[in-house]
Order: sequence, then structure tokens, then C-alpha cells
Amino acid sequence: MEVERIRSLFPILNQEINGKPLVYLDSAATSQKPLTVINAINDYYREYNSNVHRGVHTLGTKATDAYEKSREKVRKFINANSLEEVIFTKGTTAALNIVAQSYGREQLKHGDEIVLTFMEHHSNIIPWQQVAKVTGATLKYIPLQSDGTLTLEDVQKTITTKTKIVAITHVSNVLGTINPIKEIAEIAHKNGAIVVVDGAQSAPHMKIDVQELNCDFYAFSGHKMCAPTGIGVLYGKKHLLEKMEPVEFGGEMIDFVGLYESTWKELPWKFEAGTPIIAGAIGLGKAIDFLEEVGLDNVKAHEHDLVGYAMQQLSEIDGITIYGPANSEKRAGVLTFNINGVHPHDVATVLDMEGVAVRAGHHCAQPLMKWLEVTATARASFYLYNTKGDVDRLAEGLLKAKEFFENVF
Ligand code: 7TS
Repeated sequence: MEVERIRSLFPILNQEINGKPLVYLDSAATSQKPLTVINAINDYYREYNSNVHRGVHTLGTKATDAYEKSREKVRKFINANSLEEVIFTKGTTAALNIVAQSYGREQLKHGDEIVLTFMEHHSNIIPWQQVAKVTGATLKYIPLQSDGTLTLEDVQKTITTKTKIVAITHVSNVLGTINPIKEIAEIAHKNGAIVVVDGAQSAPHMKIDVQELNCDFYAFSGHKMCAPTGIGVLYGKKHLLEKMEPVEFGGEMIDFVGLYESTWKELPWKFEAGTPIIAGAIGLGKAIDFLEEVGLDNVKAHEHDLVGYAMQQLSEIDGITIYGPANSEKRAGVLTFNINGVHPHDVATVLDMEGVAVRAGHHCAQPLMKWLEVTATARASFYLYNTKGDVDRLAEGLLKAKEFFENVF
């Protein structure tokens, strides 16, 4: 599908911000939504809004069918072995917390090690810090190379037989680094550890096959892949999920409830307490249809092109520092940078005046900021609806920002 056709499916892109056509370069924070997704949510509320898994009335059956059909779409999307391995959650953060609070609390004991990297998002650090506090496990970090990549030698050195959990991001939301999950999983498994993958920045942008990666858990968020906020997925290997206790209790997730004891439904529902995120799951199903129509390999190639072009354009501007792998082949569509001597919030404000939306701040990765020896950065992130013209507008905006601040100070 041509990028102009793709853009026409995203109504939000067709507007002016501060008198300039919008250039949206913040998809790593949240992506925009195509009409098919917006319409699917609209249709659910207008035509068959109803609770799921209860009662026999027609609307309830229709809603249940749509909700469970989305689960099948997710299963296929990540090539999970069975529907029991696909749990709907609120997002990546919620999914990672389930693994930490259930698997982590049950399996970890004093002296065990949890291995992370310096490039993790806070959502893949704090749940492990919390579980380490209550179990007596300790955290260890795989070091980074100066270009923000990992080496398998360092992975091998950090993971030992004491390691029980390796929790790692597939793609860094700051550096764009793509980590070799399959190889890391092999090293982890040889040492008797399991691998938890934070897929928030990979599921939207590349074909994911959880069986090929051989990860034990994989978490991602719908809102970064054209679906609404409030829906995400936890994939887990069935034999692990089966022995895990739920972390939330209440309606929906039970089989039998007595006054003093209760039992749980089978997988995946034992992890879905309460009325689930019905409209969100239906929207996610439609988002997957859309991404598959475009083709994940095309999405990935398009973003590689854009980030390569952006790196070239920005490196021609004096006084810009780009963080992360210099080789665009080693990174996904994320470009983090600073204009030397200018605070990234000021850079983002000038860009906004030019209609260009980027994120500035610590990107929920404070340990990584410390490692980069900065307090904050600006970040442009690309998706299937961005164009080289968007990159040109970014570069022009940055020249204006530089000029402006050079003249002021
Ligand atoms: N992990 C990574 C790698 C992320 O990039 C994010 C969100 C999360 C986890 C958390 O996802 P959530 O949907 O549960 O919030 N990252 C960003 C970002 O880079 N800018 O805003 C949110």
C-alpha cells in the first residue's frame, strides 16, 4: 500500500498545527489510529455493546464472538501455539507486572538473580525491583557498548546458573537498538532461566514469531500499533502460565466460588478478572488486520529507510548529537538526539511551532539517561504513515531551533 493511501486512512494526520501541516513523529509514545479501527470501536458501541462471557442474549453473543475472534487474531499475529497463551491486559506495563507478581514472586528466592539491561523502560525495571525486595533476589545489568548495543559475550558473562529471569526489551524506545532475543533466549535457557521480552516497541514494527524467538513471555501494547489505549497482550508459554496464580481476583476469572475457597477458570481467562477491555480488544483485532494488509515486513523496511534518511539529514546539521547505533540497519525507527547546549524541551517547543510533534524528556528510561550522561533528549519516532517529507520538515525545524537559540544566547 502506498504511503499516501496509508495516510488517507488516518484522519488525524490531515490537520494543521500552528498553521503548518502536522508532522507526527511521536509514534513510539502512541501511534495514530486508522479509520477501520475507529469505526470498529464505534460499531461495537452503536450496534452490539454488551458484556462478554455471560448470558445468552444476541448482543452478548456477538460481543463475546468479536472479543474472542480478536484473541485468535493476536495468536496468529505473534504465532503463539494456542489461544490459552494469549492474555488480554491493559498494556505492556500491566503484562510485565503480571509476570513479576505471579511468576517472579512464586519462583524467586534469596540469592537468585534477575538480569536486565541499561536500556530498559521503567516498566521493565520497577516490577523487578519490587519483586526482588520481597523475594531477596538481586538485579544484575548487562552492560552496553558505546553505540547502545549489547554483545553476546557480555550477555554470556552476565547470565549464570544463578539467573532465573532475563527481562529485556526487544527494541529500545530511546536508542532504537534491536536486541538479538533468540540468541539471548538460548543463553538464558542453557542456564535454566526464562526470558521475558518487552515487545512494546517491536510488535508494532516487525513480524513477531514468539515460537521462533523462543521467549517465555512477550508483552506488548495495542496503542502503539494502531489500536486504542487500554488494551495490550501478555503472551506466555502454556506450561508456565498453567502453574502461575492470578494476580487479580474477582468476577470473570472464577470457576467456582464458595464462602471460604474458590477455584479459577482455565487459561487464558484466569488472568482476566472483571469485565474485560471489550472495545479495546475489538479495536486491536482491526489494527492487526490493517497491519497485516500493509505487511509487517513493509512496515519495517519503510521505517529503516526513514531512520537512515533522518540520520543522514540530521548528521549534516552542526551541533547535533545522535544517540544509539550509527548503523541504521541495527536500529528500528527511533531517532534520539540533542542540539548541543539547548534543552530538548525547548527544541520540542520550537518544532511544535513548526507543526512537528516529537517527544522530549527522559522517555521513562532514567537509568539509560544516566548512562548517556544526559538528563533528557529529544526523540523522533517513525511509523508506517511517515514520509521523507516529514524528515525534511524535522530537519528544517531543527535548523530554525538552532538559529533561534544561537541568536538568543
Ligand atoms: N516498554 C517500552 C520499551 C516502551 O517503549 C513503553 C512505552 C512501555 C514499555 C510501556 O508501555 P505502556 O503501553 O504500558 O505504557 N513507551 C513510551 C515512550 O517511549 N514514550 O511514551 C511511552
